[in-house]
Amino acid sequence: MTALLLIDFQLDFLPGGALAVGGGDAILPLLNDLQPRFDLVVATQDWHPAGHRSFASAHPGRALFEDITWQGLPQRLWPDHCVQGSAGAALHPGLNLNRVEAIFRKGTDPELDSYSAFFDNGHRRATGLSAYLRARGVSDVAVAGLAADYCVYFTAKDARAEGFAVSVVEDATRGISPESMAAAQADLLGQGVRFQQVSEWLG
Ligand code: VGL
Ligand code: ZN
Repeated sequence: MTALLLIDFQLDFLPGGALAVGGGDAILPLLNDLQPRFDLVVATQDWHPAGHRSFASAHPGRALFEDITWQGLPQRLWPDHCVQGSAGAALHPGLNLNRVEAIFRKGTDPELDSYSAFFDNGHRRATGLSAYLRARGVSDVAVAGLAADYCVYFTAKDARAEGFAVSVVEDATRGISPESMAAAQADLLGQGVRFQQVSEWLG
């Protein structure tokens, strides 16, 4: 059984949004075209309470994109984004949800960030995605969406560590910075994650 994970295709991560990933909107048709090629499709949403501790605004005196330590973990300070129920937290209205059987939300703990769709950044609490996929008989997971160097990266890494065969659909992702994308790819390749192109799935 194969599953496609559509990561954080939300308005705040798209051009015009609070934490826009350059060119992120270009992958919309790819995310839709990929879906029929998988047995199961799951989407995720970054879903922060207002005042979340990953927001620079929650740390007076700190700058946007500053790196701090919070709760013993490295934390980059982001602009306010994907606040629960806000317009920016919505999935792109063009994303086909007909075959999306579940939407997993993450980043809901006000004190803790969660890049991965499987665990918060401290690996303290599971979202339940791993158990859900296993219960559905999934062996192979493909990851696409935003952002390649954050939520796609950490989701692929955890999926592999959870024992799934994992591929990142490279051209169906976009990242925040070329340096962190290269580092993410090198790490994932070392863990046995494959990088594939959409054409390999559509062919
Ligand atoms: C993300 C930064 C902060 C992501 C989420 O979806 O990649 N990045 N929150
Ligand atoms: Zn976030």
